[in-house]
Amino acid sequence: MKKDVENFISEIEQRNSHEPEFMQAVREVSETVIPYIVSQKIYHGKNILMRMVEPERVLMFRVNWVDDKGEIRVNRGYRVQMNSAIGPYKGGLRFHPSVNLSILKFLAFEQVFKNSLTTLPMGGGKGGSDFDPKGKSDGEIMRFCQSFMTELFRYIGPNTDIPAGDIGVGGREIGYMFGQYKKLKKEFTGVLTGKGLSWGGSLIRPEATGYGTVYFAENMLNHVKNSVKGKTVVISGSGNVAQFAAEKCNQLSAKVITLSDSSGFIHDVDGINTEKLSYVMDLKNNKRGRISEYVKKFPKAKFYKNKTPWQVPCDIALPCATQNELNANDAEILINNGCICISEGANMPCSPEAIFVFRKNKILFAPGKASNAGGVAVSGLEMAQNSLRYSWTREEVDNKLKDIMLDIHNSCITHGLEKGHVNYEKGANIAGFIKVADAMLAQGVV
Ligand code: NDP
Ligand code: 2IT
Repeated sequence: MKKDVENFISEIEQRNSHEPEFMQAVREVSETVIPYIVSQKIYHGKNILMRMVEPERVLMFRVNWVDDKGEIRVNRGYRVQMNSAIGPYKGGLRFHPSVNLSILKFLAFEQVFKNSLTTLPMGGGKGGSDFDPKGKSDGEIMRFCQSFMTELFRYIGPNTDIPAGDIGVGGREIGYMFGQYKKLKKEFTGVLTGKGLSWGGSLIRPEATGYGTVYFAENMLNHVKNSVKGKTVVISGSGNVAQFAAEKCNQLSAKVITLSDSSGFIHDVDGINTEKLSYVMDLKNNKRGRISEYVKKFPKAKFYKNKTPWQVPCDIALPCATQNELNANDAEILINNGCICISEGANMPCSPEAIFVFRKNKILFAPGKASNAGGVAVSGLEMAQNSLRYSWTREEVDNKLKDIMLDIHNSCITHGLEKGHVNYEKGANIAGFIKVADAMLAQGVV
């Protein structure tokens, strides 16, 4: 079996050797899905995984824009349309200087499995730009978003490809891109999700990824007769996902003691309660400040420059910033300090070596494609509401989100149970694979 996996990986590597993040995601899926394919006759001779690792289409384009000084700037825009077997391409847009094809292909590949797990009819895609939103004025952000959409609009649509937010893309950017799409197409449609409430957005979409990550942790803990209540939680990031993961932890009577950004982390032993969290939300979302400013407002807390929060003792860890932000050494430290549960809010935040440490110690570990699927799931519900020309209440959407997270948890158990222990990674990969692979088989070689 190991040989099957290695042969497959080496073939993919020849074509994608310069794409380390993409290869990391492919390897992680292959290690659990290839043994499953070997055990199931219907997939034999269909080259199904080989077809799934090749994007259906990759779009790359120039994005010109004019900065506040009148200078012409050039960035690169992308959309990776990975798989449309079970629905139109769906996935976020990332604006960050690190963005490249490897990162977007890894995210698009993960998205295919994640979207399949949500039970909703969505294919997988991802896009973005190497544009750095940090330090840009509102006018610069608007002009960039308009220019980006001036090219992207040709390739997307409410039944073709429906982008949303990700790192560096939130409500403000979705607004500017939606406005430009509407102007170019003369159509008011649900072409993007994460829209404002008064123009087609869904209640709970901003909260959904963070809330879902905590609901998934609660599901894992409930399964072993435990719960989030009363636990100490370490969170990385301080953006959309981190903020609402912290809010849900507070609502479930857990104590959040860290948040971070790319310059370091803050540690507040007393807990980041509702009042402190609303300060963080204002700081990050309106003032666009840095997390280090927290300690000026709350001097009992400490800021650790250029450090990640994993050495702080906790019961639950929620990595909610970016890929490969938690390594094997961090994983050992977390376990030695008594951590019992890791639920990934970000995409691929734990390195393969860290996941190996969690698995070896039989700790509760949820991969992002399962635990952060709440965001895209509520995006799917936003699309459903747009089609209905109707909106559901906060409670209705939140209840659907809870049901979806529980469904995903149950799918992980169905396909990941190993001698009384749940391998959530294996469960998520296989459950996500089956739906997409079966649709591909039914639709022929296209
Ligand atoms: P935001 O842009 O709102 O926040 C990102 C946070 O992560 C910021 O605190 C940022 O710090 C930090 N961060 C980003 N890059 C790095 C880096 N290289 N090193 C350290 N810290 C970093 O993005 P989101 O909260 O939306 O996204 C966070 C993660 O969650 C990503 O992995 C994303 O793919 C994933 N995700 C998001 C979903 C969504 O609905 N938004 C859905 C599912 C997953 P700084 O400001 O210093 O850059
Ligand atoms: O990684 C993700 O799932 C997202 N950034 C959300 C995608 C979406 O379409 O809502």
